[in-house]
Amino acid sequence: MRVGLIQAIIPEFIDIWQGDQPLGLGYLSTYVKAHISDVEIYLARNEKELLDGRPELVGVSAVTYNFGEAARLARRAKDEFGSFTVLGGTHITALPESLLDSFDVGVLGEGEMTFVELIRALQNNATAVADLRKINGITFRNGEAVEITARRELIHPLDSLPFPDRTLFEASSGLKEGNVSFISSRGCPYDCAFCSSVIHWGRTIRNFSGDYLIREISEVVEKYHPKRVEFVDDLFLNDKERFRKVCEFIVSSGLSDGHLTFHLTGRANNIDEEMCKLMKSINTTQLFIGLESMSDKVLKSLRKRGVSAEINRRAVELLSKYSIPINASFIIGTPGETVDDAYLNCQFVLENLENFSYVDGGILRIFPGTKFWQDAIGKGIITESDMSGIVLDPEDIDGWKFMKSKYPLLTDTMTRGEVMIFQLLFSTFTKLVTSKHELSAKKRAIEKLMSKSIDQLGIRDTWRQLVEKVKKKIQKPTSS
Ligand code: B12
Ligand code: SF4
Repeated sequence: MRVGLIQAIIPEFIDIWQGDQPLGLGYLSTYVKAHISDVEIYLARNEKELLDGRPELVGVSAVTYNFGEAARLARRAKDEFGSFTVLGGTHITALPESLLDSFDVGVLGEGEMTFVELIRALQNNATAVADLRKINGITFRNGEAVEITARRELIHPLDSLPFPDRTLFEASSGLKEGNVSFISSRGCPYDCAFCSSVIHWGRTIRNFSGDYLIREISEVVEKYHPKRVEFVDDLFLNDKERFRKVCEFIVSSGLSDGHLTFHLTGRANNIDEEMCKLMKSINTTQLFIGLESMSDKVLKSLRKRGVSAEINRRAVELLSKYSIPINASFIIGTPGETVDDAYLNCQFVLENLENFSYVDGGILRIFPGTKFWQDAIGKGIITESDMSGIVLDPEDIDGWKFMKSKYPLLTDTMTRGEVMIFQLLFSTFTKLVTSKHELSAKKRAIEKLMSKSIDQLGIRDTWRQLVEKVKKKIQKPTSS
């Protein structure tokens, strides 16, 4: 059987979202190959590659934004080749009832075991309603109705999984440039109000063991000679003992003596001196942290447990002390957040410009199944029957215009104009942090942008005062 896998991303966004090593599809591929012999799997990077492969089965992965694109791709394959179409990933897991008729089946949550059972069913021509009802963890259409089967049990221990099939990624620019993605865990013990990870994987975190990671890193280094290993976990640093073990291996095997660097992910409350020393020992050249906000009130509204503005500040200080570049992200437009709260984030970024390798500030996204999703449904901002506000329309998209004019906002303490200006400011911060200019030149550029923002958008007095404050701040000479 010929199986075409694809990650649905609207072409306009492919470069931005660089989904070139979709690990989930890599895990599916090795798992299927380990359990079914008569199967050929390819990863398509776009519609043409998908159709050129003449797939009998199409497996599409999609987050909410790309649900519309996923349906379009599945429909194309179905119309052209009569392919059996399967959708997996976060969106369908959170909203199984939303399955469209371009898909034969939606796979909910962890996909490996379910996908194997589905392929077997297809090989045996056993995909009638009565057959599908026997497969756990799926949703499918039965005429106008959508049926959801019993929950699929989770894989325990995760180490029983084979490594993801990275041969699928060999044509990707990331792997060619020497960057290899890894993921070392599934699930998260927290339940932040905006995050859909928990809905997908549950609140129990399952880690691959340190030994598994050591074997995986060794195999990848031997095969691909990467320049950078990137752990894309929600919380890679969740287990200090495991991290210590992996670091000791990297140091003792000499990998840290060469040019290999690491990009990791953490949470501010996991950062201490020892973690920083360990990160330094393996040449960590970027740590991603969702700082989200420098206002305690906003962190509370985000349900960011175990974190405060002070803990964020302390984490940034410690990481800077050990010269570990930080990739920090902030959220704009949280319910209850005022312009002054959002200003605290700008101020913090300005104070720490030299410590960030990347900063990003995005509008609060409303993902299905989250606390904020329930709030948005309750307020009538979103309805499950009309998701046009949160799913990109593949036939009619105008990039960022969608975000600027259409994307639903949950805040009633900031206007859309104010939210957009903070978004604009953050996109300038991103450029400044990633550009090679001197710090003083960067700060002048911020000042220029701020006065332009006022002229362009004619904002209210609060914003004028805010900009004045920031101007004063950036005019002060800095220590560096
Ligand atoms: C890493 C990551 C990225 C990386 C991916 C690059 C890389 N090298 O891996 C980058 C930075 C590019 C990225 C971009 C984006 N991401 Co992202 N990302 C993640 C993250 C942290 C891990 C993804 C991953 O590898 N998971 C591990 C694998 C094993 O799981 P998986 O992919 O889900 O696949 C399993 C199952 O879902 C299922 N499955 C999935 N697809 C399919 C398909 C079939 C056919 C079948 C049978 C099964 C199946 O089986 C797989 C094996 O069990 C997740 C959160 C998370 N923990 O999952 C967010 C997450 C998926 N991203 C998210 C978002 C929103 C985005 C962006 C829109 C950007 C943004 N933040 O606004 C873009 C969109 C990209 C896209 N694909 O369209 C959200 C999605 C929420 C939603 N409901 O829409 C998540 C859940 C983050 C969050 N906490 O809210 N992302
Ligand atoms: S934002 Fe991070 S810490 Fe919060 S629930 Fe999601 S993955 Fe966990």
